[in-house]
Amino acid sequence: MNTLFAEHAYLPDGWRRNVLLEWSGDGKLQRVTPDLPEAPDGAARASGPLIPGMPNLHSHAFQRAMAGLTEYRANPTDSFWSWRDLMYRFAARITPDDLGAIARWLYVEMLKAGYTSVCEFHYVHHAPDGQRYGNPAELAGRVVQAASDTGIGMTMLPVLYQYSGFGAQAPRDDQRRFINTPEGLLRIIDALRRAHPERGDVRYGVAPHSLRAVSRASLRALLEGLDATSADAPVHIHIAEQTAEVDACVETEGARPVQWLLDNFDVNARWCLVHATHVDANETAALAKSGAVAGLCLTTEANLGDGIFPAHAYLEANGAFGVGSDSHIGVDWRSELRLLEYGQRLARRQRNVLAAPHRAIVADRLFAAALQGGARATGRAVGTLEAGARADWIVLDAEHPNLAEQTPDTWLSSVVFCEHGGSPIRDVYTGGERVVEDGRHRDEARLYADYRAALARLLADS
Ligand code: NGQ
Ligand code: ZN
Repeated sequence: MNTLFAEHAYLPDGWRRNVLLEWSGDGKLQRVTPDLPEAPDGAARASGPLIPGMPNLHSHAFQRAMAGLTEYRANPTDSFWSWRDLMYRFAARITPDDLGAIARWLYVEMLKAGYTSVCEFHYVHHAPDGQRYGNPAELAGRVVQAASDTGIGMTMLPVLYQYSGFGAQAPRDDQRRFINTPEGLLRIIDALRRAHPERGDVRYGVAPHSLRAVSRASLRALLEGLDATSADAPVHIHIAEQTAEVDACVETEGARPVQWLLDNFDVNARWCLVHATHVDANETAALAKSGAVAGLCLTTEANLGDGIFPAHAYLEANGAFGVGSDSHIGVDWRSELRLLEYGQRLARRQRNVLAAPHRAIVADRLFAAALQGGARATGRAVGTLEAGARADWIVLDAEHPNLAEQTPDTWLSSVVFCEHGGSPIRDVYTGGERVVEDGRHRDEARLYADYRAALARLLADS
């Protein structure tokens, strides 16, 4: 058994003193014991306070390599849709090797930021001209391999993308790398399961891209196929990010997207509705009640001009949520939580909006909720320091200027809200292994060199 002793650790009931963590060789916590009189003989000591690692519930890995390259006006009415055109042009150039190098570097950045799990909403399946690779999981497999190379926990969600718009519109030419059928998607999952069997560090699910990209019949076929092998596997979908898609859904389907999904499918805790941005009061309450996780990607949603999710009403209704870095314009759960609260402050002209009667400290409430909802979205046992969960945690730097001389009750507030330079995250463990030490990933230099080489190729022929 492996052990680590921490003077302070954030357990399911909050900060506790003198905690001993014990975990097995397969990376699973076996026992978590607080209130020891002293460190047991021979136990290693954590260099600072411990908090659970955060799950990142939404990622398109390849988009990391274009972060910062679309911040100009490509169009007199620049919008989400013109960004998407640029993004498709970029997606068209990625080779399998590029994707591996980009994903490895991205996961280094995630781990350094304290994201210890990621859900990959993976939709680039085919060669640039739409030709099938010999292995249907050629590209998805590179992403799963990148997770295992870097140490981040992986939920791989191959994406079903069939149509370019509501009413089964034919796909566009620049979507041909993405296009698939439910059967094609199940073959990808089969191939992935053979090459990288599901274990504590990897899980498979599916992602119907959006209601504009699938039909009711194909979504049903996909879920039936998935349920035949894994009836509780996660299902993620982009649901209501842009008002144009809400309007198109009302026009063709007669209901708003979240309402339509709730009416037509058994939406429960295995579902993650990414960008549930545009919901009316009924949808907000019904979504909260369903047990599904709202996948909030605040920095990307701000960057793309999506809109503001009604977080106050949703949390009042006890809705589950988690955060994701999505397009990777930022890779930092602290910014996601900060922006979640700040959007509400700016819109409502109040402070500390997302506190609750039983949880007066906003950062603590949002952190605990994002751990729980994020973990649910991964379909893996993560996001908590207790027996049975994966041994994933962050060691904070208590000497950091944002934390020094404070007591534990304000640490998370400072971690989330203070933006002064330098991260207060010191070490990061996944599956009980220290993958980040003193702010550096164990393979950082090499993986950065690979990333630079891939970028050089990609940007040279742009
Ligand atoms: C995506 N991104 O799948 O990467 C999408 C754009 C689409 C966001 N929704 C593509 N942020 O929506 O068709
Ligand atoms: Zn997305």
